[in-house]
Amino acid sequence: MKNTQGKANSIPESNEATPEMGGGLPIIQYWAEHTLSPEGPKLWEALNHHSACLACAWGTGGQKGGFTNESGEKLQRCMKSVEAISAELQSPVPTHFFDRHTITELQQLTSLEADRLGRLSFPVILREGSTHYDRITWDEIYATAQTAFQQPPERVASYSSGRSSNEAAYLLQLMIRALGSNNLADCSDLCHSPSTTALKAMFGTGTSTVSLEGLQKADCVVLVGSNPSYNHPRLMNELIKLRDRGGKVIVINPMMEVGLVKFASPAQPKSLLLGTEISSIYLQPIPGSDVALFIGIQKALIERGLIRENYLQSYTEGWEVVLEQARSTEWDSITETCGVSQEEIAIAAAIIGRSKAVVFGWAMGITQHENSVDNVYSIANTALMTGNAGKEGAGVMPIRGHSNVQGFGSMGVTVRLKKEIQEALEKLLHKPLSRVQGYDTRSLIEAADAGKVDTLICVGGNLYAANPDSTQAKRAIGNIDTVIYLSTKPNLGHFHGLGRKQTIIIPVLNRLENPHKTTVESGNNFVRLNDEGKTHIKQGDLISEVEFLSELAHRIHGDNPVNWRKLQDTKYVRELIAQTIPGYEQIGKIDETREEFTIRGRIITEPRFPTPSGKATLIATPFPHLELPLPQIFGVSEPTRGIVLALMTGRSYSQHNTVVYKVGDKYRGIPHRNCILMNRMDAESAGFQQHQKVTVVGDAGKMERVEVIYGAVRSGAALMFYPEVNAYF
Ligand SMILES: Nc1nc2c(c(=O)[nH]1)N[C@H]1C(S)=C(S)[C@@H](COP(=O)(O)OP(=O)(O)OC[C@H]3O[C@@H](n4cnc5c(=O)[nH]c(N)nc54)[C@H](O)[C@@H]3O)O[C@H]1N2
Ligand SMILES: Nc1nc2c(c(=O)[nH]1)N[C@H]1C(S)=C(S)[C@@H](COP(=O)(O)OP(=O)(O)OC[C@H]3O[C@@H](n4cnc5c(=O)[nH]c(N)nc54)[C@H](O)[C@@H]3O)O[C@H]1N2
Ligand code: SF4
Ligand SMILES: [Mo]
Repeated sequence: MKNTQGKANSIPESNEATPEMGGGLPIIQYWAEHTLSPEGPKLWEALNHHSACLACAWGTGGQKGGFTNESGEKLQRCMKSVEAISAELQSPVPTHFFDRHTITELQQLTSLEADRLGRLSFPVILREGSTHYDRITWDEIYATAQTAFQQPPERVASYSSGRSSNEAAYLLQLMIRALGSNNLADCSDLCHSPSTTALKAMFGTGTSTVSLEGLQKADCVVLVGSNPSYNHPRLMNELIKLRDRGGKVIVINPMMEVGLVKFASPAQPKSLLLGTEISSIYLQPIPGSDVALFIGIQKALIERGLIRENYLQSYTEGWEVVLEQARSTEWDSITETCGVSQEEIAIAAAIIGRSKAVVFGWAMGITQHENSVDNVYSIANTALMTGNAGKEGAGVMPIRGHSNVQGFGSMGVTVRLKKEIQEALEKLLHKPLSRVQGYDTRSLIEAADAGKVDTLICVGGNLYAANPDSTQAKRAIGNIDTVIYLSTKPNLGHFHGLGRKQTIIIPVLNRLENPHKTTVESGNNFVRLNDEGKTHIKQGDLISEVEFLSELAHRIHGDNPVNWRKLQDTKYVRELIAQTIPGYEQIGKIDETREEFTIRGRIITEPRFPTPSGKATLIATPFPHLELPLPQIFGVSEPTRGIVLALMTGRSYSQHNTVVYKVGDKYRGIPHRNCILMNRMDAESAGFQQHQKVTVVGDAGKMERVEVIYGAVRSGAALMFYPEVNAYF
């Protein structure tokens, strides 16, 4: 069905179960319930520990104390942080648990139930033909792992998730690269890697060009495909402060997220009481059409004479083509493709063009499309046309996910290694690195599916459930002989993502518990130091990631060319990081100085960019042609009632990625996880009613008895929860 939503977009109705604003008293209530409960004292201790928050990459905590951000502001700790710490403070999974439950029983658990089993506290193995995970000794683990890694380099791989430290990340990539492999898949491949790719091509640097301090000087924020009211709650404080100082917020999102309309921040008494209006204007494009919308914004800027041509001429390249594309694209095709009216686009353009300093921020609504890199180009093109890059208070800001996902990239856990790092590592390892292209997360699954992978080590995460097609992921992981998971808590991956010959689960200490200092990097390019800590688990057999990886590397590589056992000392790892990772020089002295720092060369406040020419490059993007398929494609025949919608996946308020903490999502009025949120008009046009159970069919399968929930999503689109939806689509 060709989309027919090119008309002005009326505000969709939300449902009666949703509150009138995000944040607010429920958050204080959650804090109180947890901090005053029996776990309260342990929770406070963890919250006050000098380390970065476990949850998101906005980055809070560190050496200035658990509640402080990098500007030294207090009260910067959100409920997500409490949720994450509470989950880590659970009692250990009982010693006989795995003896008493078969793997078939464990496969019946939901994500929430798996997480609620408690902390993993002793290593276990599931052997071919066995029905249970059995306890295993460390000697056996190292012997098994050592043998498993003696395969041709292209047949071994790692996957990682950005919760671990820089030091663990550095060791992981050094061990894998020393083997001659570049197979370093990472969760960022499913997350912000399109941002890194696009920003590197345009600005010569792949991360945010804005610091927290810079953001605090902006007078406009454009927030695209990102829901910080759920996923980066402290960013909401910055938006509130910006609105308080008279700034504007433009939200671009097919779903009207209540917290982005109005938010009550517990950190600010006035806001908590009355709520603060967040969006100055809320545009609801058709999912996947952001390039068209941004070309529209560019066209409106040109028509209003709001393009900074002098800036483009002096500091950028490639701008003529991009401007010409916007000029020559017809308004009709823009509005028909994105479903936002010309008037609304013009209002947004006028706000951007007349603001002094604009920050453009985005997240998964932009990076999880086939044309994600183009999406980022079109946003950053708009920033450059209005002179909003290389200037105090302005710039481009990918809003990163996991608390150290950016650090993993910086440490070289990537299949697109920077040349400088490659050369430095070659010097360190006294040999050339392999030139064979490594597997990213998707190509790892494809390769495993084709029987090309023998050994996989997963440092955190949940490769099985994070994958957009977990049926394929299960089959693919099942083709790998040996799978080794380093994890803090059980998740569905441990029960469905099983190796052909053996699956080993190694219980690891988290960032608050390590016997040594570690570091992480926030999405704002700020490096934090995490102090040593202790675990609450008294009778466990847990290990630090650094200790395990350095011992494993020693067993595989001996003493050559690096003294791997010496790398159990994280200070020594930091010395190597300082020598080999550009911008990270200060980390070599952080043990003495305790000075956290912003990575050199990342924040750009002058219009000189780290590209060979010193100029930023604008890059033209193909105009999207979006067409929804006909119902018949999904095998729906004529008499069946039905409607074809563009499905978005999202996170609920109480979940961290594949880990669900609570089943419902009160801010969107969704009672449980097997729901589809639809616009009332769409539902009624198909003859559905609220709460009716329907079948949802997609490219790769279907889900039954899905409850229809009316919500503030634009017509033609729908939203369901990840990770459940990954099991079928
Ligand atoms: N509490 C909590 N915090 C988290 C996480 C978590 O799971 N829970 N996960 C962490 C991680 S790893 C990440 S990557 C981040 C994720 O942070 P977000 O990207 O904010 O997370 P999502 O819930 O995926 O939200 C995507 C938003 O994009 C919108 N969207 C979908 N399609 C489109 C589109 O085509 N165009 C536009 N403009 N918008 C669209 C959706 O409506 C939704 O509001 O959060 C991090 N922080
Ligand atoms: N459909 C759909 N699919 C998606 C997404 C989406 O929006 N929609 N989002 C994608 C995104 S943005 C991401 S980032 C991925 C998330 O993918 P992953 O990062 O692979 O998954 P998580 O659910 O964050 O992993 C949770 C597990 O990490 C382990 N863990 C937690 N802390 C630590 C630690 O300190 N050390 C170790 N070793 N383990 C730890 C725990 O065992 C926990 O169960 O999913 C992707 N998949
Ligand atoms: S915004 Fe992110 S980093 Fe800050 S306290 Fe909340 S979860 Fe932690
Ligand atoms: Mo992510």
